[in-house]
Amino acid sequence: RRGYEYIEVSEPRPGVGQVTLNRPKALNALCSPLIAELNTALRAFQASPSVAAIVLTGSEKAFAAGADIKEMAPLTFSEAYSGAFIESWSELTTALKKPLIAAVSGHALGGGCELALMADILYCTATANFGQPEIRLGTIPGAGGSQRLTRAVGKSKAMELILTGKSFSGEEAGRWGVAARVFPTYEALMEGALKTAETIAGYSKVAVQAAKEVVNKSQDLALRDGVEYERRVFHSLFGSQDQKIGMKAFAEKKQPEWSHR
Ligand code: CO8
Repeated sequence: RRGYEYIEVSEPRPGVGQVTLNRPKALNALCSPLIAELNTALRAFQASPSVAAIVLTGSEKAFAAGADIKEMAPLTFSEAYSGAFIESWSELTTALKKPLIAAVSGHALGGGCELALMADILYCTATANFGQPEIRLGTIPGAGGSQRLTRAVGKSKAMELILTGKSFSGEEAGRWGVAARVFPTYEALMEGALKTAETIAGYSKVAVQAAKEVVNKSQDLALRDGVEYERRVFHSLFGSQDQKIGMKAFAEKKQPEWSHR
């Protein structure tokens, strides 16, 4: 797709869409037009029947070095409050029903770290540089970092990271469960992310959407409510064609051919 200034969009594997943040001069700092382009690209992938899973990456050097500090510096309270400066970010997590894999290499700082944490699956290189350095700028995380990082690493570690602004490595991200997998090189990272996306894209779209939905519910609901929610969605999938197709194929020792219905 043409017409993007700050991102590149491709479909590198069957069923897989890729968005590459491409603002190298500013280490992919997330200026408003970049976020707008990212939203547009993800909305297009959400609507596209040829894409079932999405990989979001930056460059080897930077996933994203944060929100654009130069753009934010002069904002007033009322501009930030009324200008939907942060709101447009949350579209990423609310509008996208297809799985999103973040493939992080290099810097993922501030809003860049928060963007990576918004993904459904986070993969990184061992040398990736994560952090919430906002405290050094006289502010705090503003795109969910205090909430998602705390859920990922626990309160004490999140407090330490957010109050000191110290970064953590991809290797640590893997050990702490922030990243699902850690890779030795950028090439291995991209191969791993695309392969996982391709695997997911090979399953029933209905089941994949339901699986993403119920796992995400676990972040918002108490356990009892979450388990009940899961059971309701599980029950509802007996109304899908793909549940019949998948279980019949198992019994007949065949590969299922999904109808995605
Ligand atoms: N914003 C704007 N420009 C940036 C940013 C940024 N976040 N990060 C880097 N750049 C620019 C630099 O200004 C520089 O531009 P120029 O060449 O014109 O001077 C260029 O990118 C290259 O950067 P460096 O020369 O600094 O590269 P180094 O390799 O020496 O250093 C670092 C890399 C360590 C990543 C360094 O650039 C850095 O510390 N960047 C800032 C990191 C940071 O503090 N990020 C947090 C920003 S605050 C934030 O994200 C709040 C999020 C709130 C949510 C937002 C909701 C809307």
